Amino acid sequence: TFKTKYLYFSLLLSLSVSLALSLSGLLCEEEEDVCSPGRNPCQQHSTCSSTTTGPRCVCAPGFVGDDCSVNYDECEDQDCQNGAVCVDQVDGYTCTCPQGYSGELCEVPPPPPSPCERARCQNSAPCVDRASTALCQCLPGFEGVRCEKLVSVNFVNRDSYLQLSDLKNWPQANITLQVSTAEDNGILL
Ligand SMILES: [Ca+2]
Repeated sequence: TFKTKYLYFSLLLSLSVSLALSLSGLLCEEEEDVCSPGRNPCQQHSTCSSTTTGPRCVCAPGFVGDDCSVNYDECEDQDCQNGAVCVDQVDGYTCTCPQGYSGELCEVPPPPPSPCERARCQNSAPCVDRASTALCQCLPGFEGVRCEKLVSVNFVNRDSYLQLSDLKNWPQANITLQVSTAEDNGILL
């Protein structure tokens, strides 16, 4: 009858529909992207691509490893100079220079000391740089290239004194005092 045929047809239809649905579900599950969020194993902003053997990570610069999680140590192949310390960064490195050195690789040596720095004037003597030659300008009472020699002491006021600096570093010292008047015909009392 028509009713039986209709029932048979609708049963067949629902069977094929449910079969198709479950098949498509099965296929969908199989085809779920291995790079989809939640499954993507690639780290550090690396790019994930699906291959027949699974996900493959293309690392961002500076990272290595199957999942790109390893920050490659660029200091393994570095050019820091003059004993500089290499500091690893992402996709590069920096050099920490010894004192005085500069430049990206610490290749620039410190500037040579100025003539006045080399002169090392003593006893508070100011230094003048004249045509690349340093000249120590000794304060009154001092002489010598570096004004290192105390040559006169004036006892004009009651509180005058003789200052000897850095005495504890002297192994021994002979101090000779020659007393004289400032005037040619003065009298010492
Ligand atoms: Ca690195």
